[in-house]
Amino acid sequence: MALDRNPVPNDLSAFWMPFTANRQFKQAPRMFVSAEGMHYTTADGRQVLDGTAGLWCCNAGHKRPKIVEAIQAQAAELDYAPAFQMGHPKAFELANRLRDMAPDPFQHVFYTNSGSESVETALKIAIAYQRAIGQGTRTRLIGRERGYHGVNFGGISVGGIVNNRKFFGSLLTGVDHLPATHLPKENAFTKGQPQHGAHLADELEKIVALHGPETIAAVIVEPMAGSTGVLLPPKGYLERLREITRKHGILLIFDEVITGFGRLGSSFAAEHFGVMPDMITCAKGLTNGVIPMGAVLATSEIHDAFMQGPPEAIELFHGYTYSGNPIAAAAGLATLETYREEGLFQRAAELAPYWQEALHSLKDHPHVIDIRNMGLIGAVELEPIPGQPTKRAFQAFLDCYEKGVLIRTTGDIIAMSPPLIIEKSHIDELIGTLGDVLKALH
Ligand code: PXG
Repeated sequence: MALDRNPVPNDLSAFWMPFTANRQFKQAPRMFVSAEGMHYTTADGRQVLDGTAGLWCCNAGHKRPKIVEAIQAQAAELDYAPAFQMGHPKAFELANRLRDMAPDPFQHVFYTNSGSESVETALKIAIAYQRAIGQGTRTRLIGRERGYHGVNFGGISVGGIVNNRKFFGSLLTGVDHLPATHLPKENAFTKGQPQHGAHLADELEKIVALHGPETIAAVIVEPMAGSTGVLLPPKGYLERLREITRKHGILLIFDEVITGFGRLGSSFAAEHFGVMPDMITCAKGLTNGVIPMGAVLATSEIHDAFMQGPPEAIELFHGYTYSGNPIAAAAGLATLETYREEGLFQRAAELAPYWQEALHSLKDHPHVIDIRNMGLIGAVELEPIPGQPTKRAFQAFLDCYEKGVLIRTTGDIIAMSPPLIIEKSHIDELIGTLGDVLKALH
């Protein structure tokens, strides 16, 4: 049936696919043609269990009725409204809902269309904020090694993933990096937050001493680094980063594109860890991945610093054609409603211990050198094949796909982040299949 509705073109050459080995893919394409709940259907009619919530974004699972209906209705009512100097009700309503669900300090919402744009927006707001409060020398930005903040120039500059940077020239100037929070010798196979490594935040003091605090606008980190292979914050680390940034008048930005919307069992990681940054970037789960939308959540302190001068003056020279797009806003409202009605954040928190034990049951499987987990996120790190990094994990991905399970890999790390509607039986199937695949891998 699916084949009839979605014929696969014979010619795949025109579409230059993102972050994909195009030539390899087009030799043996992997196509999804429909999805529902926890499953995708492939072009050849197979069911594939979604162990990754798409790309960490379909937190409520697929084809959720409220979201489908909201998008259909909105498209028929108001398809587009200009984003500058005009408004429409749903963008305001969604901002209110986001404010209500976010931790208290976050009272204002700036819309974007992706995680990458949220990051650029937050970095620009940080620098402009410092200027607005008379701290115009603060223009430096600090990121972290192995950090992923999307693929635009600001994001790859503060990011720390070598292949995402090295092909693209000189990037932003005035950027420095903290060390990654990964201490495999001390922390391998830790369940949940690792014990060792809070001291890594003290590296910020060295960077501050090197450049002078009066030159630094903001520090941006993922509270839990997802894309690079699930690196957790050691106990006390985020608290210390907060302390040091506050002491030196430096803004702290949490990039919550992955950790937002229930992934860790709470609305945002800021709430989960009890550490409040000055801005939160989000995207992905905001609309369940269905329509592109992102946002930056800012405190009143930041927002109000811009609300000066004559009231007819534009306060922030920044925004996108699709900021707060009506269909995206409708999708966002229906998504938040679905999360709330079904108690999905709570559900993630309740399932986390079962998830943890299932994942760690892979400890003695071949090639496994570390397992990391938090909320409904898990990573299994494999020993690379000597001289052929990434090959072993990618083979595991292909083998899992053949056996009807979708996982993600980055380097030789397998990352999983299922929709929060997952059942225990799905967890057993996901981990069981991965276990079988690992046992058969070379
Ligand atoms: N920040 C973080 C923390 C992210 O994880 C982005 C920004 C960029 O978002 P956009 O919407 O511009 O892609 C991300 C995106 C993976 C994977 O497999 C992760 C992301 C995207 C695609 C794949 O780990 N993260």
